[in-house]
Formats: sequence, C-alpha cells, structure tokens
Amino acid sequence: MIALALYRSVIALAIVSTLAACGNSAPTASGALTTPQTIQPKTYPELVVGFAQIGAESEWRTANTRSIQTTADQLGIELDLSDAQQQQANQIKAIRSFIAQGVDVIGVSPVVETGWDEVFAEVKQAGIPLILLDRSANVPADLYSVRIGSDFVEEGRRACGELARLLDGQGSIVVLEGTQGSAPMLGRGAGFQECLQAYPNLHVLDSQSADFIRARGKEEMAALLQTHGNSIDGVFAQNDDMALGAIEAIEEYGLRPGIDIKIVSIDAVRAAFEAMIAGKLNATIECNPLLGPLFFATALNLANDLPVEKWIKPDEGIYRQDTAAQELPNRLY
Ligand code: GYE
Repeated sequence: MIALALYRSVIALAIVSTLAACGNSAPTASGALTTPQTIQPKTYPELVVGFAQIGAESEWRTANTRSIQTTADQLGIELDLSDAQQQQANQIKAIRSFIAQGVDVIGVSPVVETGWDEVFAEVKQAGIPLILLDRSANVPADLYSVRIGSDFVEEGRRACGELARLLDGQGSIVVLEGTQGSAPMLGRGAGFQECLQAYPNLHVLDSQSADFIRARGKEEMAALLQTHGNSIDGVFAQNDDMALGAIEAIEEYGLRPGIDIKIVSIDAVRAAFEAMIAGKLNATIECNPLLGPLFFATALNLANDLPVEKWIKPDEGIYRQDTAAQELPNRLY
C-alpha cells in the first residue's frame, strides 16, 4: 500500500512536470512570442515542512522521528521538527510558529484526540495544507488535508483475536492502556472491546494507564499482580514497550510471562521479536512507524495542489512466536 501510494505520487508529479514543460508559447497582440505563464511544480529541495512531533515515549516514536528526519535529509527538504515532550500546548505552540514562518506544509501527530479545532482552523485560514501523521484528531474533516496512519480499531480487534486464540476463548485479561485520550488508546480499546463480544468467557478484569512507557508498564503490571495475583490469564498491552515492562514485573512476581500469563501487544518493534524468541511475549500486532517517505511524498503533492486520499493506511501484519526468529533480521525498527 505504501509502495503503491508512493508510486502514485511520483506518477502524479511526473504528469504535472510534463504539463508545465509542454506549455506552448502564445503570440501577443504585436505578434511577438513570449514565454507563457506556467506554474512550475515545487520539488523536494524547495519544500519547507514543519512537523510537531509528540515526544520520545516509546521505541515506536523514536523510529518514527528517525524515519522523518532521515527522509528529509535524503530528499533535501528543509524540516523544522519540534518535540512537544507529550504536551498538547507545546504542539499547538509549534503549529503557530510554523504558520508564522509560512512553511509549505504542516504535519502533526496529535498527542490526544480533542482540543484541536481552533489551531487547525488557523492553519486552514493561513492556506497551509495540514497532514495528521500517525494519530488522528477528533475534528471536522475540512480542518485537515489528509491523515496518514494505522487503523487503531483494527489493531485492537486483532489483539483480542490473538488473546482469544491463546486462551482458548476463556479467561481474565488485564489491559495496559496508552496515553489517555489519545487516538491509539481509544481506537485499540474500542476494537478490543468490540471483538470481546464474540467471546462470552473472556473478560477484562482491570485496566490501567501506563502512557505507552516501558517503566510505567512495569509499575502498573506490578500493582495489578498485587491486586489480582494468579487470577490474571492474559495481558493486552496497547504497545510493545508496556508489554516489555509487564514481562519484567511478571518475572519479579514469580510467574512465567508468555506461559503462565499470555501477553499480546502492538507495534512489532525489534525488542518485541526478541521477547517472542525468548518465549516471553506471545504476539505483536504490527503498527508501522516508518512513515517518513509517505509523509513527504504526500506533502509534495499537497504543496503542488495535487489530489490526495483522505486517509492513507499502511499495510500491517501480525507476528507470533513461531516466525519471530525468522522475521527478526528483516525488521527495520
Ligand atoms: O503504538 C506507541 C506510541 O501513536 C501509533 O504511540 C502510535 C503509538 C504507538 O507511543 O508505541
């Protein structure tokens, strides 16, 4: 899907370049030939992009930032990358500074879903295309140009399907949730709950927020073990980092992660593959952070007024212990 979208962008740009190059000279009233007014499409090295990143809470986020930075470097794009340190107020400030600078395109991964209407309306007013990269925002569709990112609801359904298979449709699950009010936390939670309806003997015993952070996943899992002890059969961690923290807590509690307690998480970072090879994580649902090439290809199309799809979704898989060793060498994040 990414490859296809990229291919389409390249073709679309090629068409515009050809049209611009083929403009015929037009005769003036005096009969002299003048060069026609053709609008040359922008190219990557002429593009100025502002991106308001969330922070560095997880391995996923680090890989995402790296993908954006290295792609900008490779393509010669001028990138203003801001790190909001998990604060929505910082992201809003960064967006306003991108407007003031007059960048060609603005990108943001909204830390939470709500509270964006005002600043997004300012971006629209300034006539700057806006890309929601990774996380979505709960705003009217005319307030942004395109969202590039995963289907979080589907990821939640897949995680539930994996746990149902591992537990034979029966047992008590605890959930480690990501950042409260964020699109992946809400979407993954909703998809998980929706799929659970099909399994009357599988239920959620308790949920705790651990902010997508490994150390917080460990802390919350330790607390859940103190409260529920041996009655926990499965863990749904809304990202790999929290699952890795939970694995440590389960071992310290004296149980075997992956065996006594089945664990399923989301992202498919390399450390998750290592944990699966060690038998401590049972499955991970892929969520691809390598969005840099797609982000800038879309930004270029927007800067050149070319049409783009409203929601561009990467193709993603599910990884289990049986193929983890074989897959690890191919993993790019
Ligand atoms: O799953 C998590 C990160 O927004 C999809 O944010 C992203 C999520 C990802 O911190 O690890």
